[in-house]
Amino acid sequence: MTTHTPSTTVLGLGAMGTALARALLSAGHPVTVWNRTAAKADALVARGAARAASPAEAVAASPVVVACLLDYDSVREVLGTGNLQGRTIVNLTNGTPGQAREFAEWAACQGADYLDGGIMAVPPMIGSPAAFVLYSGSRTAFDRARPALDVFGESVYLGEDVGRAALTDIALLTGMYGMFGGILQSLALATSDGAPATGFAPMLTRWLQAMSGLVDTAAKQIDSGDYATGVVSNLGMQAAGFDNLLRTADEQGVSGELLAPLGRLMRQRAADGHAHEDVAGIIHHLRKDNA
Ligand code: FVH
Repeated sequence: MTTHTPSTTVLGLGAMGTALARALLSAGHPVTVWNRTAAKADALVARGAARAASPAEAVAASPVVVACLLDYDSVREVLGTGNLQGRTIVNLTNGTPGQAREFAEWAACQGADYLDGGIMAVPPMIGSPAAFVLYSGSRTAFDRARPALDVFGESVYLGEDVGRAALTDIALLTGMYGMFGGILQSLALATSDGAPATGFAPMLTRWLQAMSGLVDTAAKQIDSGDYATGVVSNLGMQAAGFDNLLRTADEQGVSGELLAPLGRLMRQRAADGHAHEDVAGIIHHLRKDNA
């Protein structure tokens, strides 16, 4: 008896869409591809993908359609030209939770089953154990698409709330960009006297790894609402020391613009009577309702 793997359509062959289509082909899945700039499909077609002449043709070719385009507007534009009735749409385009919810309603009106996703990988990681992809929305869509989705990396299903994957994705990216900002500020300072960045980099990596425990510590404090237990570096001390980050930047001719807002929040939280607590209490100044 032969088993038949259904075909998957990939819409969008930028860096990520190409990686997704390539991973499917490598895993033996039949793949149909479409991209606005048609030439980007050439290498995939040479490896066995079917080229669709239009988005409508691409949608018609497979029960599962994976979209990975620049933004939700482009996905709507592209999918709007096809007949989505009975299709499972998996949208791996970056967007907000609100956009995901709006898109799910639109897809339902078109008769499609909708799954929203967030890729936690860069293109070279796709298909490797390091990649994981967040999904939320229709459980039946997830189950139906899963044989294809599991090719991309670990599939993490977060439930029927279609906005949850985007919220989690954006929260993770927020952590990443905070880290990028810190790293670049640190490298700007460390090289401000002419020293090479490569000499300093191993120490920065070591220090950031040592400090990564803050994630779990802060999470426990935030869930319990108790920022005063187990404090090893109180906020009053940290706020005072933080001023030296800004002063040193100034002395060395480096901008303090990435740091200044955090310094303000630390001082405000300490002045509000929380100097003896941990830094995680600042979360109350980030929440607009101050909850
Ligand atoms: N690359 C990454 O590191 C990240 C990892 C996490 C997930 N993101 C998100 O994935 C989406 C696609 O990202 P990408 O890296 O593939 O982006 P590009 O290489 O810039 O390709 C963009 C594709 O979108 C097509 N496109 C743009 N506008 C339109 C439009 N109006 N109509 C049709 N297609 C459109 C573009 O087509 P073309 O320029 O080749 O003709 C590319 O296929 C993205 O949401 C990331 O945030 C990637």
